[in-house]
Amino acid sequence: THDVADTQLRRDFEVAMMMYAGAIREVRTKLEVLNDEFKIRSRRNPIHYINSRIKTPASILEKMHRRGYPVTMESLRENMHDIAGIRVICAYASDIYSIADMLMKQDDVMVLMVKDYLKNPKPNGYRSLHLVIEIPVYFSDRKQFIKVEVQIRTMAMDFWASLEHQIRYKTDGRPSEDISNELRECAEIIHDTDARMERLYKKMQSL
Ligand code: 0O2
Repeated sequence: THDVADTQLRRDFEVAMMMYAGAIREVRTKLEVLNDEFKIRSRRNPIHYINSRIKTPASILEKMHRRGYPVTMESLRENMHDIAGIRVICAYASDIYSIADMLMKQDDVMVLMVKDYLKNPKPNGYRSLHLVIEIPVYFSDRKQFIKVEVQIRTMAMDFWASLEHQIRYKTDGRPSEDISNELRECAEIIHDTDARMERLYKKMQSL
């Protein structure tokens, strides 16, 4: 019976992954529509690009074990909010809030969580706006509400986060104090430049 249960869990898992992929497509489309409209109205794209990923089965299981969640489909739906992930890379910090507000205002978007690491950067220097939203996705015989984690950041914030992630990975998640200090310093320099570029853009716009 263990095998039967195991096979059933595998199948349910496969169906769930298909559903998360559907949810990613829905949210991606919402973002692309907003970007297109913005382009027509303001003659520029606030979204530089959109990346998405589905968490791998190994990494889902690792996180569920690490957090002590039971490995069931119900627990997966309840506890895991980053299986479907979308990263939106914007030109300027103000675009981050515009995009987030436009997305969160939509009737079928339920906002479950907002973490503003722009206003409150992480102690290591990480900046980004994180939303966990739930949207309905329609399948053959039902409507399913699915969670998607949306990370919105500028190109500059993304540049730092990507390299910091690599460095942390190389040092098994524990960079030395020197490296951590330097990373934090880099985050501040990059942030200053980011803010400066936005001021320049606004100045140029008002000419
Ligand atoms: P991956 O490979 O991107 O999926 P939780 O979301 O429940 O796991 P937490 O800490 O409350 O836990 O989530 P939070 O703060 O919203 O951050 C989750 C994700 O944000 C991470 O996912 C990273 O993608 C990104 N992130 C958060 N902090 C940092 C950071 O200091 N540096 C970088 N480079 N990215 C960060 P995962 O699961 O770690 O990885």
